[in-house]
Amino acid sequence: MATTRIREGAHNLTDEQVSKFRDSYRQMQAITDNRGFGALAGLHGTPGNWCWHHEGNPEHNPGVRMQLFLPWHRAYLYTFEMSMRDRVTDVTLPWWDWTLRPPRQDGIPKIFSDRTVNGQANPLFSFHINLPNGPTPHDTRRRPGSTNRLPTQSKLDAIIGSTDWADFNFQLEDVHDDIHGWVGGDMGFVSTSAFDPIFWSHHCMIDRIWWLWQARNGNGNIPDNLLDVVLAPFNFTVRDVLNVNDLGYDYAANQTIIAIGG
Ligand SMILES: [Cu+2]
Repeated sequence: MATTRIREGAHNLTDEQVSKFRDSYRQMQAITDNRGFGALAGLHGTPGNWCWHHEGNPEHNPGVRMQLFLPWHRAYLYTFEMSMRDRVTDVTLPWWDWTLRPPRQDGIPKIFSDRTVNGQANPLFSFHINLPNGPTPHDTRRRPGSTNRLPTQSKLDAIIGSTDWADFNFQLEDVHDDIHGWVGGDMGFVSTSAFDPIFWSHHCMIDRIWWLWQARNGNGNIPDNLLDVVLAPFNFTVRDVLNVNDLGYDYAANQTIIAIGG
């Protein structure tokens, strides 16, 4: 088996890791076919509308209620990370830990908020949306709120402390929504959020929190009838994505912020 790739915190990357991360986005953003940033981002909202939020996917599954928020986004990040690695060997998707406060981090991490890097546009700051049937072409924008309105570590601890999978999922999805609103601009809309380069690291944090929860609770009481549901348009079932190691990745344990109980 190939070695496990390790996802790190965005606040904890070496300069070399930052430049690889940036380079992978720069290259993906220049690709206009299915492997490119625009096409992948367009699967989430406009024009693909495949994502699952709040038990629903109105475009492709009208009237169906299923809690696929966490597994669907895990399959989505996997697909995106594979595309990053097609461009830059050994790069992994880092998470944005929005619970960190100054001086460790002040809201949006600097690697995403710098407009330019070495005189070039920063591919982690904004993306120029321009794809067939996509949203009106524009550069993605943010309007972040004040740092003290971001969720705290203790709030996160309480969510991870819930032992019921459905309850955990609901609470985590609410916090996830709050972050979309806090970043504002394109991140505030399902239709455009995935075009903001920070979307992927926000969802990486959500995926990591699920992973932390799984370390305590196993797979929990996920309803059996969900396990064989295919996470379209990805070729994975819910069962396929329950164990991150099956997908070839893991989260850096030195950044585990929740003590894992015995
Ligand atoms: Cu989201």
